[in-house]
Amino acid sequence: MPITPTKKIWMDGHLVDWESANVHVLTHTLHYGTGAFEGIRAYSTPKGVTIFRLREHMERLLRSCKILMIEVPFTLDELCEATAQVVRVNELHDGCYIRPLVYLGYGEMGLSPLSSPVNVAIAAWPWGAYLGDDGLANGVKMKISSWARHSPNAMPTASKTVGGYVNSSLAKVEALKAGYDEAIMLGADGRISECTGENLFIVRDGVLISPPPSEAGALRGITQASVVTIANDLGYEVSFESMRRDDLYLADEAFLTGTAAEVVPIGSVDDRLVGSGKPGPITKAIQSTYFQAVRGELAQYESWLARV
Ligand code: PPE
Repeated sequence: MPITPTKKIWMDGHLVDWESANVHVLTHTLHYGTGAFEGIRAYSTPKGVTIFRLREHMERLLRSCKILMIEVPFTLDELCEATAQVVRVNELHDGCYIRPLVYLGYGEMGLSPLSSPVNVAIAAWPWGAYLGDDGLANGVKMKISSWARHSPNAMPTASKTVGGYVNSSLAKVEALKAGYDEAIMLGADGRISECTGENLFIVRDGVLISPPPSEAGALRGITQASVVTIANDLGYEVSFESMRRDDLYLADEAFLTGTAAEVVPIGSVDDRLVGSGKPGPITKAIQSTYFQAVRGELAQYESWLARV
C-alpha cells in the first residue's frame, strides 16, 4: 500500500520534516531486525479526530520492548502525547494510520543490542482499507500458508518485533502470488494461529471463536479484544478455542481483525466458500458496530477514543 507523505515525523522528541526523517545505514535494527513497532488508527468523529485505543497500543509497544530487553527512553504518557502531536501537526482531521517504531540506532554492530542507542519514531499518514474496499465489503480470499507461524521459543510472538515480520512477509507474498488476498498461518503445532497482520474469528452455531493468542502463538490483538467486547454487548457468546483448518472450512462465517485491516469478512479459505461466501449477519453486525465505535458514534465506547 503506498504511503501518502505528511509534513512531520516525531523522532526522539523532535518534529522532523518528512523528507529528512532518515537513519544511518548502519542502524542496528536495519541489520538484525531488533526493534518493535505498533500500528494505530485515528478516525474522524463528531468531536474531531480521535485515536483508537492509543494507550493500549503504547502499553503493548512497551511490553514488546520489555521482551526484547530494550529500555525505551520515553514514558507511556510521553509516547501518547507525542502521537497526539503527530496527528495534530499534520492536520490529519479525516483520520490516519500511525506507525510508532522503537529501533536501535547507529553506534554498535554485532548481535548484542545492549549498548546500542534506543530511538523512537512516530509517523502518520492517511491510509485507506488495508485489504481493499471490495474485501471490506464483500470478503477476502484466504490461503493457509505453507509458512508456519514462529514457534514461541524461536521468536516471542507476543512482541511486535520488527524482524518477526519476515515470517509474515513470506506468507503474504506466497498468498498474493497464488492469487489470494491474505494468508492464514498455522502455529508450530499445526493449529490455526493468525493471519500475517490480523487475528481471526470464526462463527459457528452463533458463537464467535478465536484461537487463544498465547497458546496459538498469535499477537493479542487490540481489535480482537474490542470485537470481544462488542460481540458480548450485542449478545453473542465468544470463546477462545484452538482450531484446525477444518474448523475454517466448515465455519458458518469468518472474519479477520487488525488495526490496519479493521474488521474484514473472509469469503473463502483454500477455495472453499465460508458459509455462502458472502459476509454473514454476525460478521456484518460486528463490522458495522466496530466502525460506529471507532468513528465516535456510540457513547458506550467513547473511553476507547483519545482526543488529540
Ligand atoms: N497479528 C499480527 C501478527 C499483527 O501484526 C497484528 C497487527 C494483529 C494480529 C492485530 O493486532 P491489532 O492491530 O492490535 O488488532 N498488525 C499491524 C501491522 C500491519 C502491517 O501490515 O504493518 C496493524 O494492523 O497495524
